[in-house]
Amino acid sequence: MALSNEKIIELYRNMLLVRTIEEKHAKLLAEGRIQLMGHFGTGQEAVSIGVTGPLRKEDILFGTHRGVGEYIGKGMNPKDIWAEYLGKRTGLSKGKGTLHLADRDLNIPFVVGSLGADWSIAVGTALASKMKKTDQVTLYFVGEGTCNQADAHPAMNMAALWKLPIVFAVCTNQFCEMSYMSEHCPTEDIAPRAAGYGIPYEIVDGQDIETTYKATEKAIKHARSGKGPYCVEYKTFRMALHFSGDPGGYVKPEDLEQWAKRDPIDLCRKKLLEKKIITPAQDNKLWAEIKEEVDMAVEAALSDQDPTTEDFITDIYEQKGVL
Ligand SMILES: Cc1ncc(C[n+]2csc(CCOP(=O)(O)OP(=O)(O)O)c2C)c(N)n1
Repeated sequence: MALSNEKIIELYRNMLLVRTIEEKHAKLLAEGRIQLMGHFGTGQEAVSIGVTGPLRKEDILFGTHRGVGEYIGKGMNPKDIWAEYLGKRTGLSKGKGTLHLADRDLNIPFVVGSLGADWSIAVGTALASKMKKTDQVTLYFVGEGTCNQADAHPAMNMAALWKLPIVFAVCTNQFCEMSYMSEHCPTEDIAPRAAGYGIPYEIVDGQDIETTYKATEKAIKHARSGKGPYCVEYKTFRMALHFSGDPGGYVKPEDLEQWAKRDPIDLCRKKLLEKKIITPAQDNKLWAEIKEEVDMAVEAALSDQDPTTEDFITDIYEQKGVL
């Protein structure tokens, strides 16, 4: 069934929000107003928003280091993200996580620094959901580079053996840091590895939001119905460099040119305008509203209170008897 107009507008809005937040981040860095480096997910918005769009609030999300996409998609708002990014007391983790976003209310446990260390932890949350019969699904969102980490094997093996409610959502953006996929991986696709564990899989276009949403929706339905894990691989391209301080020079200009023609936001906007779901005036208004929302979120977060010296020793160990 096709997505409703309201749903497509909601997904489009979220993609715009993600792009605007990350552009703002880059601008603040360039202006010297902040020192927080960033890994931007420019060009990958239809993946991060499409994989999180069909999740329920109670579902558990393991996200990546790359930008804010999946966190916005799961329900975080720009003000909360910025307060955390800037290390403020009002942040989601009281400023102690910064780029490592987490939100208990949204069932986003953490973002690992040591990539791939969370494969088995995600399998653990899926096992807990199954044992507690909670109906929750765990979505493990991961870059193709991190699929080469050793923990991927026991995680997929046990998830399949125990028929756990988990979706392995692989974002293949063609790079692992400064290496093209062809330089670190012997195959073009990652998802067929799932077949080795008897896990069904699908490989889809990562630039079209309806495709990414529907493929994930199907995978989540499968996992929630007790049939066990499902793997989806989304083919996209990282239009940003690896991180904000990356000197670049290794990305082929012809690749950038080709993939820019299929920018996920442009594709979605074109569809919305062609089908007259929105007018150009409404589209301009939406962009302006989002820009204002992000600017206000950043300014509000910048003026929030910094942690105090005492805050450094709270929430680390249980307080009782420690101090
Ligand atoms: C165990 C470990 N090794 C290396 C790194 C350094 N590192 C940070 S991001 C990254 C690239 C990961 O590639 P991928 O999983 O494809 O995600 P992408 O950055 O492309 O979104 C690497 C190697 C790390 N954080 N942890």
